[in-house]
Amino acid sequence: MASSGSPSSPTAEGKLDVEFTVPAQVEVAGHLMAEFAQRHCSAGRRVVLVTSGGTKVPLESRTVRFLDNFSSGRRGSSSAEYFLDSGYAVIFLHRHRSQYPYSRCYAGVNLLDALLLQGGEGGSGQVVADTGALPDIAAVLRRYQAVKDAELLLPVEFNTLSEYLHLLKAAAQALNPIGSKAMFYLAAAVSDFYIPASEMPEHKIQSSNGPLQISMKMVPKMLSPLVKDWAPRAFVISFKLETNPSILLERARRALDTYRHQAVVANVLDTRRGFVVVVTPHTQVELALSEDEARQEVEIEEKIVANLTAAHTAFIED
Ligand code: 9Z3
Repeated sequence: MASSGSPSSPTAEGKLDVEFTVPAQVEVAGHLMAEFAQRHCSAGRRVVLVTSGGTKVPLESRTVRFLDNFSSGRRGSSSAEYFLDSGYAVIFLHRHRSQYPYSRCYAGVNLLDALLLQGGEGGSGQVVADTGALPDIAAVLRRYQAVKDAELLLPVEFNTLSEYLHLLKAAAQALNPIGSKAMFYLAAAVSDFYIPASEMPEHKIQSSNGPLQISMKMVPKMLSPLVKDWAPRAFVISFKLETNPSILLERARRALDTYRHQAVVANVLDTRRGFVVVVTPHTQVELALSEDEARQEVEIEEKIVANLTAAHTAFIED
């Protein structure tokens, strides 16, 4: 497996520009994000970039197959709602078709099972929601529409790793002018490995060639240029995921030492819905759901966002 330079190496940004083609939507998204950040900051609001969902890594340039990961986007989408409840404007950089704020509550519902047809015949009649199939729909819809009317949520979509990396850079540059009022909440599960365009076969890999062996390169660590160059005054939170709890906190501390950002939210795959640790250079706070809270469907993201918005206030005042 090929290796990259040191994680803090200034080549991360260079590698991004050389090895990942700039996707078409980046320029337009960059303008939209910059305008959004400026407008909300002028109105006295803080702005958070929430990243959410997993990245897709193509194995062929005319892609038939790709590597993906487990992330559902639930952490990012529910956190976005709590940030909105806390008065933030939210740029939601998410994987296409992963969970989305508010509509996530009904992600598993078949639309046609949730609607009722009353009166009429053929193509006519009145369509009404079956509130049994869509619990709390009136409250959720009211909140969603209020957020939409006030233009507090800017959705930006990615599919591939390359799209994610370029959009993250564009978002960082868009948020840089608002300084410490910007927060980065990097909950997306980003691939660590990729195949450079120059080494990728153009056409579908043929199974007639026998078993497949692939060699992948290390993805450049974007946290380094983000913290040092793209948005150096922002409040930056990364997430650290492990499957082995015994190495989790050491890895989280190592990330903080390497990138010198403000906090790491550390979580383990199997327990991520009920337990996380917020690690900062001088503190370590465990956030957990009690059995009662879990029964009442309290979400751990409510606690994560409360912890981080308070830390962001202190950071701005400093
Ligand atoms: C996370 O750790 C998120 O909490 C999850 C949320 C992806 C686990 P879901 O989307 O899951 O609700 O299903 N995100 C960061 C994962 C990650 O890849 N972190 C990298 C690492 O651990 C650092 S950027 O090395």
